[in-house]
Amino acid sequence: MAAPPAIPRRGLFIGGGWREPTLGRHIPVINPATEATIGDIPAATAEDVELAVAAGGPVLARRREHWARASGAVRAKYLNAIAAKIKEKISYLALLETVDSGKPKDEAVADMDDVAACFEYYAGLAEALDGKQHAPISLPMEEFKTYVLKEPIGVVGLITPWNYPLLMATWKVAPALAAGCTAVLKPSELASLTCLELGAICEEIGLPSGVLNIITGLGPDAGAPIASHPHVDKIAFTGSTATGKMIMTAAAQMVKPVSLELGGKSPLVIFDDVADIDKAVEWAMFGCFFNGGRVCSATSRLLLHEKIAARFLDRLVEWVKNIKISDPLEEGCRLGSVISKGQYEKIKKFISTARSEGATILHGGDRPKHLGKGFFIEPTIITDVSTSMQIWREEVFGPVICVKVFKTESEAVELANDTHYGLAGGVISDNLERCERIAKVIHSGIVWINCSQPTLVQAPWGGNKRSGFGRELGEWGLENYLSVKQVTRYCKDELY
Ligand code: TXE
Repeated sequence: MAAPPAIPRRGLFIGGGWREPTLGRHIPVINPATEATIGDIPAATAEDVELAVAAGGPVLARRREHWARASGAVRAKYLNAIAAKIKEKISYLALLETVDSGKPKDEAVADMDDVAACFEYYAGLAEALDGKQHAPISLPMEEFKTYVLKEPIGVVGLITPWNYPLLMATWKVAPALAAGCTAVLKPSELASLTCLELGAICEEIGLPSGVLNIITGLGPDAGAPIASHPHVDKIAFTGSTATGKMIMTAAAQMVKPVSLELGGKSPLVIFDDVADIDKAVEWAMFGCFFNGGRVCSATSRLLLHEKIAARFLDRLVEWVKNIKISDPLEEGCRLGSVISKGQYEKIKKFISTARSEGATILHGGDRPKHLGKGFFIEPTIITDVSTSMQIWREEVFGPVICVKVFKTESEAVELANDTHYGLAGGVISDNLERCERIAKVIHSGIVWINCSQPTLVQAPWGGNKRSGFGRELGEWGLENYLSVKQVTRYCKDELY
């Protein structure tokens, strides 16, 4: 078992330095796998948000301007330096993420790899942006010349969740900085340690002060003042649909743009023509139990063709029994704890409601008997589900999959789309024509064919319906932080 990492005590990262929260409050950090208090984080309030947004007043406003006007190549240098530091500290950061969030250490290492790759990717796009800064538009008349400037939106507020604490922050910080924006990041109070380390990394590599500010604290105290701040020019949020609505309402008061990546209840449809059932079982497992199911795109509604349903479920149960559930610092752990006592109770309630509504708990449903302390829940498979049940309709954000059986392709599509969410969906079939057909009619921002969950930094990520709007990653992620300006010159007089 890996030794737990030392937990540094950090302040708020504002204007390039560390400061104690104005009201002197802190929030305990609890390792959810042991229930032990392992440190604390600052609890910022509106006063601190004010400081972070202003970051010292006119002097830093000028510096901010400096960052916006720096060439993309210069900004890329800093982003690459952050990536290099992440790689240098990868083991430490992964252990920190593990004890803060309860996710298996190997998964945390993979997350940190993705963090470094994301900073490098946006360094590349920052450089490429230099060549796109002056894009002429062809017009049918001679007397006007028009071109387009892409400019950073300004100061952006980035509010992020606890499922991939540093990675979700990076999906926003890297493109925002690449675009030339300055940012105030507010990670989840349930897992902020690695985001605070990002502050330390910015300090080490000499990121100009005030470019990235990191405020930790509770949502209503530290997140809400960012969303409603008149000098925050855009909000990017990942989290629950309920909080997303509040953020959108606050932003609407100032007609502030928002991008929202909210919850999901994504389907994975498996047809009877699949020759390799075990491969499909593996994708279904990965799709719902990876990262303990706390994935916004988790394919948590499994739709099985009636001809393979019984065989598929037998195999799924066999595989699930082999998942190693343990302290996430242990070698070979595949399922750690959930994030908090609150989330543990919420998941247990989902399971008991499913039972009382008439569903069958085919496997799991409890805390694992071999573990004493910690907020652990067995991987849980729920069958005999009807479309009116809570377990079919609402996001659990834990290791719980619900299963329905279908007879025809059209029934499968209807069930897949029977949700208010629209983040992702998957289809597994050996008939590729069918897969492509279904990809077109699933109402979601992402569709996977013969797989579930691959996440590619180059490809757009985001949802429809109550899963939000706006796209992260790829070039779309950069566009989130750019504003397009038309410049038109009357030049008829110049012709003579
Ligand atoms: O989310 P919140 P919670 C879903 C998932 C989970 C549920 C609740 O179903 O069980 O949401 O999780 C900040 N103004 N997802 O309570 O509250 C908060 O401090 C401004 C899906 O943790 O949405 C944190 O930084 N900010 C999801 C962030 O919002 C506020 C990921 C997310 O917290 C705020 C996480 C306010 N009034 C949860 N209130 C996904 N899509 O990946 C809270 N926050």
